[in-house]
Amino acid sequence: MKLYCAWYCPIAQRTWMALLYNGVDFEYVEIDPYEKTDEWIALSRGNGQVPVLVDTAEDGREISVPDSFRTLEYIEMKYTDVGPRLYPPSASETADVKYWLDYQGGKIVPYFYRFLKAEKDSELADEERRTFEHGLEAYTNKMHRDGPFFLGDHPGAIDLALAPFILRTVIVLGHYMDYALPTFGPVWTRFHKWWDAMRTFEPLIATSTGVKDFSPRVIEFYADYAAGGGQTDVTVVS
Ligand SMILES: N[C@@H](CCC(=O)N[C@@H](CS)C(=O)NCC(=O)O)C(=O)O
Repeated sequence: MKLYCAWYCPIAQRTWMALLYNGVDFEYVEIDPYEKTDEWIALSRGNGQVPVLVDTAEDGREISVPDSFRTLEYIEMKYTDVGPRLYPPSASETADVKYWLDYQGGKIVPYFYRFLKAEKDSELADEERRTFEHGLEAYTNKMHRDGPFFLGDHPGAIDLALAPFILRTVIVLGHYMDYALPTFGPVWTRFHKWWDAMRTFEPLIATSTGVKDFSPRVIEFYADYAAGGGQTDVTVVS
């Protein structure tokens, strides 16, 4: 199995972490997804975005799986006997997890980018920040009471999906917006219990903070976003 990835991408980091977490053999391939060569467009099946998993199917065909959520589902289905489960055992709980994954994608992640792209200390920045925090509060309210992870004692797809953005909240929003996540009250206490467990999760460290110069490099990567530019589809709320 090959993972086509970009070192800075929080979305591809989900898949990268899942592969390490499951302990499966894979080859990491670093690619610039913004360079739309014919080969890359074909491999990513048209959208030219990381992550993409390329694997050999049961019948020997080479298959390519784009999209972070689809790759997590693929890993879960392919390695049913290997490594920890990424989704809960019941259909109803999995449906709920998928609801909260969509919620992250539609109501939390876009506000991370909107806040970062807004002018520092502006009214707009304040508004985007508040919506970002409200999204995180609603999400945290649905976490398992004791955790520390969203569903209990081990991380799943839902935790892997959000953690790269919270890491960049701390590093990148901390740098460009002088931002720190709130710490007051029971909801934020629960949130930080989750984040303390997540930021020391080995696959997260191996794919980011454990890599030399990750913080300065990721800060530099987001300079265009902090100046109001960068990828545009990431601010779309759904
Ligand atoms: N919906 C996709 C989004 C992935 C995505 O936006 N990846 C970015 C890098 S962080 C990318 O490849 N961008 C290149 C482009 O949009 O041209 C997923 O969840 O996998």
